[in-house]
Amino acid sequence: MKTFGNDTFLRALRGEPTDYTPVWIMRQAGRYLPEYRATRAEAGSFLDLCRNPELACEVTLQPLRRFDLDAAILFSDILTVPDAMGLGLSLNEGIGPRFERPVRDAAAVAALAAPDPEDELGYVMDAVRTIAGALDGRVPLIGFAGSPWTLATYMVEGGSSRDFKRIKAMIYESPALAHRMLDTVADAVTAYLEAQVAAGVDAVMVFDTWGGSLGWRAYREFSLPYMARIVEAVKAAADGTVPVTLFTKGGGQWVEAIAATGCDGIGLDWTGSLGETRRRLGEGVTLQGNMDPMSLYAPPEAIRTEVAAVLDDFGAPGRHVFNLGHGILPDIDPDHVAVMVDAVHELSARGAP
Ligand code: 1CP
Repeated sequence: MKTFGNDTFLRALRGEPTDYTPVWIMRQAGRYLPEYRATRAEAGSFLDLCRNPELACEVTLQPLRRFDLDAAILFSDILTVPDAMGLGLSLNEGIGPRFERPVRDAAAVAALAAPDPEDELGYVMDAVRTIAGALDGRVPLIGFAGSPWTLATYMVEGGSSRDFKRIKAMIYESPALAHRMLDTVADAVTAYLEAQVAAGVDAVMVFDTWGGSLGWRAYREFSLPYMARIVEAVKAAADGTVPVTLFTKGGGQWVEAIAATGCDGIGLDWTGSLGETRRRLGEGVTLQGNMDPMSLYAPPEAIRTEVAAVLDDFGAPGRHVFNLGHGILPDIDPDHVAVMVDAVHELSARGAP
């Protein structure tokens, strides 16, 4: 079995005792870091950066040089998968992601096929191998993908959306068509994550960023079962050694159903109580979260107070991975991030009594 310099993050996901609460940050590589902006400029664009394994490795490691983080996350994007399915991704500053060929009818759904991850997405696997080599077991590497539902929102809407009108019209007007699309996307995501595991990621996270836009019945029909399929496949691919975390933003009210997928971790946004969620679920699953990303605008002393409040809400040491409830914002002061990371370690340290 692979050995790590610091395996606190994996221990927390497996439910093993840890010396302190591990921490990483959603979107820890990104625009709030000046060194990221410099490397992105060197690459040419965001997509060029994703497609360059050496530079993707460099930006993955940048936050680890600044902060005492307990995990690294692959630098890539969830939208590489629909791009590899032929939809034509572009990303423009201020506008966000756009697909040239959105999926709007039965013919477009029928034309979709799951890409070969070592071929069309070979640049991501090369990045995983490069990063895993550079990390050399210092901390675990998290691989990731978007959930089928969240990817489908971008594929049908053609980009970001405020109300998800087109994809929601599809699930209510033509549920069978929506299921055909989600089925193909789930096959694509499964193969993509299995390939990331084979290439060297140590844990997997599925981002269901827009699952919370669904009502409960629709979530249970159009998002959750496809994530359950992915959990089952990834765990089988690695003989259960690679933990899987599911993050449904806005999904705090559905945690029992999420836990029933057999996932190892549940990512929570900032809206609910970690302690209450823990009481509902027991100790069979790890909770990840859930400080409000906006709280990093606060001055350092208030950030420490907020960290203490999140740790206190979770309660006695247990299955907790500290994180923000969603991605860090591009105008956060990196010094404030250091305050948060150090406070998590210091305030959660299980010293001798
Ligand atoms: O200008 C730039 O540099 C591009 C900004 C950017 C970055 C830094 C985008 C475009 N993607 C990323 C990297 C990224 N995306 C990571 C990697 C690294 C890390 O965490 O350190 C990850 C895990 C993602 C995942 C991602 N992309 C999600 C799920 C997580 C979440 O934040 O909810 C989603 C929804 C996306 C889509 C996407 N890609 C980029 C943007 C601006 C968006 C959001 C668009 C929208 O709001 O609809």
